[in-house]
Amino acid sequence: MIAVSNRISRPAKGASPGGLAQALSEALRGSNGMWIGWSGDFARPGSDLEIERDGDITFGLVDIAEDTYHRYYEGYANSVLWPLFHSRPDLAERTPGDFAAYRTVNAEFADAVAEAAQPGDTIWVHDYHFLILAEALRARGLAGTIGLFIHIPCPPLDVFRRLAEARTIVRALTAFDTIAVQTRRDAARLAECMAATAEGTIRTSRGGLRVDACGGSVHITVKPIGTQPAEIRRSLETARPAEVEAYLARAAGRTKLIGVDRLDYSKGIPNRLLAYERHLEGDRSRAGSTLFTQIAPPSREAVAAYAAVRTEVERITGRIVGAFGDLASSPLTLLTRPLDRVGVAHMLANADIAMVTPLADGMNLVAKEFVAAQDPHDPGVLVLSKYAGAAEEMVDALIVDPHDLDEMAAAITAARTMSRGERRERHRSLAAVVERTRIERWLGSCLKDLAPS
Ligand code: ADQ
Repeated sequence: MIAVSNRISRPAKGASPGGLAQALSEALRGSNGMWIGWSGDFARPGSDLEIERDGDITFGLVDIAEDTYHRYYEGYANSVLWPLFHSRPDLAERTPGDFAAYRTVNAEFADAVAEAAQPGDTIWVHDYHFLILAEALRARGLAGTIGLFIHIPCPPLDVFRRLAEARTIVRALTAFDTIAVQTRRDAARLAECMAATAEGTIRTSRGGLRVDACGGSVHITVKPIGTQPAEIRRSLETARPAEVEAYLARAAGRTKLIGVDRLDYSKGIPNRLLAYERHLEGDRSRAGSTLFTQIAPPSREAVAAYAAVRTEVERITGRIVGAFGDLASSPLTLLTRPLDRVGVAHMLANADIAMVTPLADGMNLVAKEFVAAQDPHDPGVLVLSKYAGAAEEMVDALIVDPHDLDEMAAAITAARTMSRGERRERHRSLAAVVERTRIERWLGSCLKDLAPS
């Protein structure tokens, strides 16, 4: 099998905070596959696919010319597709030539895959960076199974229609044999977008949907991604980093709330801070009995909407700290740098309440990591947005609408006062979801779909 994704996570180069990278490296570890992705370098003239062995994974590294990379990555992928797929067409920013660069990168990756592939190899493509890759692979004569996993949510048809390249993309999507998405809602939306755009038809098939359009037939399935609960528990057996120890000393006796996200407008960080502010306004003494820690390393900073959300988060944080902090302490900490995985696991394990409140999210692995990290005998409470893919299964979280600040503030109060019996009962149900969808199972189920029938 050859897996393809924009970013790859090479152990020798240090960990990456992206959910996709973590999932894929687990997926390929120990298997005989190759993982093809961007090398992190800009192309030297005439550079070819570079093969590198790192640990037990073989990597195929693709260089891309600098200008092309920026137009494809910050441009089409993250200024057009990402906002649209997260139902924020108002944030989409088109620059002439961006789609041409996206096409170029897909073609260069297709060349790399064609160079590495043996006849009959299965190609497993990841995410919105490569929506048109299968068409380019077919044009290069690859006849094996080609699957796509879309990690992000799919937009409703009225949003998808605003994409100038909607027809071109749908035609290219029909060159995949199978497309997996995170939720039933996304499967229904994708099928509708494809069928409506290309005048195709939708039918149910083998537990999923099948779209017949443009002379092709694509099987759409639902494969909710998960985490590695056993690895998280192992992390918790290692010593707490000194920084986490110092935090715990400072937080002693307080209700600890936590948010862990890339600093992305889709994650709803401003709304959750505003809800916390409202919770504090309800009773000022709460400022002394709670500590909210938001860990949010900036990402995609070259994109204007990301710089804007960072400014907004810093502004709201400043206001809360100024209004509710005193010389001795503050009810809110903002950390704009990543923590390593062990640090994150310990922070999640020690939190009483996790605020996972995206405005749109394919799945959201932090929701599952929090549940996996908690002590089942005295667990904390997950406050979860109904717009996270995770909410489709994790129904026993406190489900909130992140646009409704009063509802979120009330959820914080409910979480703080919830009986231990109720917390245990909810946790039992959530932990069962985390086990059922753990990464090895997700992988097995995805691979079964990709196997030639
Ligand atoms: P992301 O948008 O990156 O992933 P998410 O699912 O939350 O979102 O995964 C992030 C991962 O990075 C988690 O494992 C988390 O622990 C880690 N992480 C996040 N913030 C961190 C921080 N501040 N420091 C250290 N680690 C941090 C995309 C989609 C999601 C989908 C995943 C997987 O947007 O919807 O769930 O892919 O399919």
